[in-house]
Amino acid sequence: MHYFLVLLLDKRNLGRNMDLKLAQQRFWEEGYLVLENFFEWELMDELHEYILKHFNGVVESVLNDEFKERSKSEIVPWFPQRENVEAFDKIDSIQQFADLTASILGEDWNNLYSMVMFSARGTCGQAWHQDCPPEDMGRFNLNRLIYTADITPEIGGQIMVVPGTHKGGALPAGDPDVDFDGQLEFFPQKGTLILLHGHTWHRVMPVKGAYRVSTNYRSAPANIPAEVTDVCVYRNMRYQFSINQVIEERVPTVANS
Ligand SMILES: O=C(O)CCC(=O)C(=O)O
Ligand SMILES: [Fe+2]
Repeated sequence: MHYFLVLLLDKRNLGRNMDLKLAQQRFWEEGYLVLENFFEWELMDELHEYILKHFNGVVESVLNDEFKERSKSEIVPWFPQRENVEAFDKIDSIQQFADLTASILGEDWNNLYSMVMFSARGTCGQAWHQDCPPEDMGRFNLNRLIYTADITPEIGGQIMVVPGTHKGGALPAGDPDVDFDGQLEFFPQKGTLILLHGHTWHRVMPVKGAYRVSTNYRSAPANIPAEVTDVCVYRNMRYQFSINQVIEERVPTVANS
């Protein structure tokens, strides 16, 4: 059913005639949406060139070692629009991208920031997490993930999601490296857009190839600020980025260990 969804929306995309109502409905049912061929390859190549230029030799992470060790996550973030790399503004000016966002978040949605995530060969990806605490269902971020180059089985770094989990509260505490019933795996190709609710359980698998890159244009409903993603929920802890600290140790109960 999920693969059918990808193909159905894909055909409509290519016609530049996407059914926004259907996209909105499916997003809110599943907590994610995969849209292949959403972006022109030429623009993807242009952005990818900037990304490679930036990360050429710059693979020092601002995230500390305790975070890496505890979260089982290894990415190096870069915020190109904060450095006025104007090519990245082109994504924001694509009308269909803005319309799709508005159909999901409402007209006054908040454009938070764009973040490139780079993972080098041999890194572990990102363990299962929710980008922000799920206790308040109205307080969430919307990931708008853009893939400027193919993610392939040889590279690794596929993204896994568990459909419908944006409705179900906190990711169960336990071992970070597990399989969940119903989990789905995606190898996004160049030009793919993945819309992913911040409460949907998701992870990124280890990177075996030279490197892996994704770019997230994060957004949120009106009045939800960028700080919404300050606390991330992992299976073994809640981590607060602004103070670089574990704010809650999570211990499995017998039922979900
Ligand atoms: O890079 C990806 O495919 C997903 C990254 C992620 O978990 C996020 O941006 O919240
Ligand atoms: Fe995430």
